[in-house]
Amino acid sequence: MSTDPDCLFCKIVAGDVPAEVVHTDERTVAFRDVNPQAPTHVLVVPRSHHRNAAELAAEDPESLVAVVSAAGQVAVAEGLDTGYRLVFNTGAEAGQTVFHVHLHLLGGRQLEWPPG
Ligand code: DGP
Repeated sequence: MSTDPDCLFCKIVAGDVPAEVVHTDERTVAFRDVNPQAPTHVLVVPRSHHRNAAELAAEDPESLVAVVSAAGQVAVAEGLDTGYRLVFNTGAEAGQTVFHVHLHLLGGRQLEWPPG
């Protein structure tokens, strides 16, 4: 499994930086976003370090499936039965600020489209 000692989300996965963890399994960790944009805003990350979703797909496809599956399980646990949004921001122009791939799970309010 790849890790980056300078990566914030690797530190959260390792338990070295605190986070409100809502789900863990063999391949993923899910925790609440520190700056929530919706009543439910959870980040689902693979335990292994990859920069973005495309690299995760190429390098560890089983973990990509696990990330999406975990997001679905968290959505059920959060009661998001009327809908939710899953987002991979990819690259600086898309707003990615942490370069350990993470799936945003947003729900609990009416979400607008297109996003800003
Ligand atoms: P993005 O902009 O797509 O790279 O999303 C990064 C998200 O990470 C952003 O919504 C805020 C969140 N975040 C940044 N630092 C921390 C942290 O230390 N703890 C938690 N829980 N979330 C963080």
